[in-house]
Amino acid sequence: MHSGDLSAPGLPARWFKRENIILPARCGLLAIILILVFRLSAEDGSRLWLRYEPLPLPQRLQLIEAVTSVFAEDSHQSIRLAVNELACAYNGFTGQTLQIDKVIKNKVVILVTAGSKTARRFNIDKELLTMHRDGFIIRTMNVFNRQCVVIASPTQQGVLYGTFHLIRLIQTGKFSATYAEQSQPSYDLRMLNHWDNLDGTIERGYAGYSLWKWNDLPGVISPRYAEYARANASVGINAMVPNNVNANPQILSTGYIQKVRTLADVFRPYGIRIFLSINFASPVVLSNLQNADPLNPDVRKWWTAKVAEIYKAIPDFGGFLVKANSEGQPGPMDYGRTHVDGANMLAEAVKPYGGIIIWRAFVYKPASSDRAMQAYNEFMPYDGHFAENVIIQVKNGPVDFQPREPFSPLFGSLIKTPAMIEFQITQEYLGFSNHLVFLGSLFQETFNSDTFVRGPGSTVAKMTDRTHRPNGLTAIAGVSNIGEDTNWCGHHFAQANWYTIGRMAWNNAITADQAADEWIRMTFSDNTQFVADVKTMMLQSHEAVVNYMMPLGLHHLFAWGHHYGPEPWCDVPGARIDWLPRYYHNASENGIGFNRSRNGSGGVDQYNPPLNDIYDSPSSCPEKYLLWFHFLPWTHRLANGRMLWDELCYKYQEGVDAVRNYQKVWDRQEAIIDKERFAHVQSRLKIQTKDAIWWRDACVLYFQTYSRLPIPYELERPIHELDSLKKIKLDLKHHN
Ligand code: GCW
Repeated sequence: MHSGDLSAPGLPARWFKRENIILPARCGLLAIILILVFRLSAEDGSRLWLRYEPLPLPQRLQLIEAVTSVFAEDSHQSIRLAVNELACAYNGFTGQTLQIDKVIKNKVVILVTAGSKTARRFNIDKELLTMHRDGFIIRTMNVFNRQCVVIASPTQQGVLYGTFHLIRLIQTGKFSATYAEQSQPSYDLRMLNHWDNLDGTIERGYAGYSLWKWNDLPGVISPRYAEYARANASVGINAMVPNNVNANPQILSTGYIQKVRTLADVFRPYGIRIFLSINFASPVVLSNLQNADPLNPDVRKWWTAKVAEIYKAIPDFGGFLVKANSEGQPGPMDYGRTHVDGANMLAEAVKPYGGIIIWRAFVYKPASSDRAMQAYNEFMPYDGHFAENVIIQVKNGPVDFQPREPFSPLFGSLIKTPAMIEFQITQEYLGFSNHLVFLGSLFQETFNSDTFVRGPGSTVAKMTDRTHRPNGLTAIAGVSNIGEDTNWCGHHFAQANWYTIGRMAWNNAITADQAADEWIRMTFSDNTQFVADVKTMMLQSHEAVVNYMMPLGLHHLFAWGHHYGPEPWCDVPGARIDWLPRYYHNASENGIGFNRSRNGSGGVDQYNPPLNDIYDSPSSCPEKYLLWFHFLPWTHRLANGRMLWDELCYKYQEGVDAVRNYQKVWDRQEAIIDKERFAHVQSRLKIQTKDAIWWRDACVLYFQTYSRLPIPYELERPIHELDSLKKIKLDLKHHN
């Protein structure tokens, strides 16, 4: 059940909790009643990072000294939202009311859009003309003896982003009387992909049912739609896809288009555009066409008419996201056509409206010799053949959102066709919403990976952002971890991953450290010890999960179907072999790993020099990718002198130790934060610890049946029997 009130500006619940706030005497009785009401209301996480708690006294006084009012010439809906947001934050931070000025006074925040009188007055118009439409300037100025904080942007949305940024600066103690910043996004489209089904379930969703109440739409509008949009706008997310890439064709029916239109209307003032996942066979399913062949004139006509219908309802509709000829989805290849034929047909239909087609590269045929090589093999021949308004959506790694993968070689090879990164925020392969895993480190690792395609420094970040494509299409997507749970994401710390995908999509140079720091201060507390302890835990958490699940480049050791827990032994008669762990780990008496070197599948050569050579040799291959690229004997010596088997055992133990330590770290914070969220996280850490031990025991004991070597005697001993672990069959819903 959702009980938070995130969208309505007003007094934040916790405002009354701090003793050092002096309430005006006249409000005495009301205040006492409110205190009682709010004391009873739980800290349920529903307010995310937008809690607007009272600032510590010095910062509060500093803010009141610098700002007392807001002025906006423009009355566009997004600007009104910005004014409200600022007023709400100010009230929460200081306990005072932010005045709304009709003329510019002293100590004012001025919201400025390009082309306005105010922009000319402040001589800022020219500068705005050179900026990205979503970019903003925050600048403290003294004009005609008036102390001002200017937030200016070419667009109203940009002003809203700037406003949220100013609030963040204030809250994280970074705002000062001489502050000046110009900020522009790394990517044009910063999107969330929801894998939500029309029946309310979410594929790989671990935070309850879908937020989108399709049965109630368009008549009933849940307040959470605006709350969701507000949270996205606060981190710069400007696009979303509400439905699963395994798409139900009904989303394009006239009835659903009206529902989608209602969502689009709610999202628009927050600067969020809707895209839809489509089913390639829609013309057949919805209108009984004989086929969905992209070269069939009737099919092309059908799409043209459908697109016209959508744009009539939603003039700023973004376009389509397409999973075609992948995991059983229909696509152009069903008719002997290609990805190019399919994508370009759709691109032509949306082009007159400025729409785009996001075509996914997540393709792999059953029973191939190396699944990791397929997307590259299938897409590289088409580089340069796609229409201008097509962008290829590529998962961060070549297989499938594993705890750790090297970057997909497509980022270093698709040169003439824009490619965008798809990260998975929902923790399909990372312990669902039970495990604390901060993904900022994974994003950073991917962004910073050097593809070498244009020489050293051609990082994945630079190959996908506006660096090499200042006028082309740039985008990034995260598969959402949001559901109707009160705290939105299941685990309180999973909110940090939503926050961080937004912040890094805005600026891919933001570090995991910075994102975590901001998020902790805004979501929990700016207590120095708390920030330091919790940040360290968050920044180590990705490495920890890699260690207790699949260290040294191992991958896909997951339980069948639902992917929760270990099943390296898994065997399902008749199953696709590339859905089975054995395909990936290849453990035998001779060793373990996937040989993608030149004497194996040759996958290393999908990377540019010098990476191909570096990856090709076990002695130069980074150890974190060792068993991704190599099959090695158990006795293979690693850089630290240990043999592979021993190192594997050590890594599993390191993972367990890390999580055990999180429990200690977290318990120390008890006095600093609220009981509710403290207890929730504490209990999730217990699950994570048990799971980490389960993973270690399952993998080490199972691999030991091949290595036949002892677990190094100085390490903790397993507490499970392999046979009993093999019997565990969780009854969790899944799709494959
Ligand atoms: O990781 C796999 C998931 C599928 C998902 C697919 C995809 C939406 O197990 O559930 O389907 O990826 O990305 O299309």
